[in-house]
Amino acid sequence: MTTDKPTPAAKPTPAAGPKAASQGPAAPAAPATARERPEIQPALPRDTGEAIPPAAWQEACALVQGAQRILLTTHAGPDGDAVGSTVALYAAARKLGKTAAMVCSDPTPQDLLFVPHADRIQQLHHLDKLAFRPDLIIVCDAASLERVGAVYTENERRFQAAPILNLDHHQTNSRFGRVNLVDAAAAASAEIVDTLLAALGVPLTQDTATALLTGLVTDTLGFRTESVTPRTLAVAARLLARGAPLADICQRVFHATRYEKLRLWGYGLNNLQRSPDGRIVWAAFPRAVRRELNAKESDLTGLTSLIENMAGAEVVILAWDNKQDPLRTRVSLRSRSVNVADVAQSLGGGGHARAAGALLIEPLDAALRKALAAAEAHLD
Ligand SMILES: [Mn+2]
Repeated sequence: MTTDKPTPAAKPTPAAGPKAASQGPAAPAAPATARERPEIQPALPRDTGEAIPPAAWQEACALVQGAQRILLTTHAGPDGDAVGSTVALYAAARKLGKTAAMVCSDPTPQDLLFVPHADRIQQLHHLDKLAFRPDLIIVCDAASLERVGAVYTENERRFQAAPILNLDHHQTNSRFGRVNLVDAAAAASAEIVDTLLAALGVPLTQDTATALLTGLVTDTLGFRTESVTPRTLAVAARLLARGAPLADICQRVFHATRYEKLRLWGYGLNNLQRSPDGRIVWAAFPRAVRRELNAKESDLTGLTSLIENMAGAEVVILAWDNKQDPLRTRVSLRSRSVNVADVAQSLGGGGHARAAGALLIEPLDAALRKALAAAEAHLD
């Protein structure tokens, strides 16, 4: 459907922008009746009405080229896309001769340390400790500055003192940057980073290709989500051609499960609950239990997908109270049919249509009740 060559171009037109999709947002197909054969939905880029305009690409390139000291950061609780996108841009910044550093509010999960240079991401809450004063801050894969966590909240003045380049694919992105490379039709931020690197004329090394493919693989659960478009696969093909080891990445991110993680999943599955009609399924993970199981929040990764497989389940909710502050609870929402970004937004959070979350200033039980009520309200 697109004939755009995936070669670096001075003036990038993001490959298959939503221009081709006049079908409107990919509304989930109505559940097929027993008689009907379920229709296979073509993976067309969704029309989010928010393609990145050429001017934004040019402004982003000018920002990067004009900067000398670049600080890169991403959302708290970094995932494969957060790490892969950040690391790829870091390598590009270095290649362009810039001073650069990567910081994150939380440590890089152990199973993502194989990503080249991921070990250079510093868990640094006080940016005065940084060896330089950034003249550009690039925020990757975060729908809002609040999602960056302590790196932002402890350093708000630093974030006001430098222009911000906001690169993200969350539908609810608050456009907090001086320049916003936000494309909700991208399956991962890595997909946008790929275009930006091409626009900057930075050659794609094997390390960078590995980092970006990790982002694509993790955010699409191995190219299985409806967010995958021809453009996603075109980018992935190019990354593979540059030597990114797809099978090895999948092995590392999907088949390196910690014992503690499985025990946490066991707890969640054992304590799974559902609404009388079975459309909402949920589990809560009190901190006392987590302490006993020695589990981390990143251990939840993958559990939602498993629960989502339950027949009849339309919304999955997981609730997790803060280790230090029991009055703060994070709820994650997942659905195949309901726009949970809207549900999350009604709770003060955000995310994607199919996966979203919110931080509630409530203890576990109350937060869960609110999330359930909000989900209920969004089910017709
Ligand atoms: Mn992402």
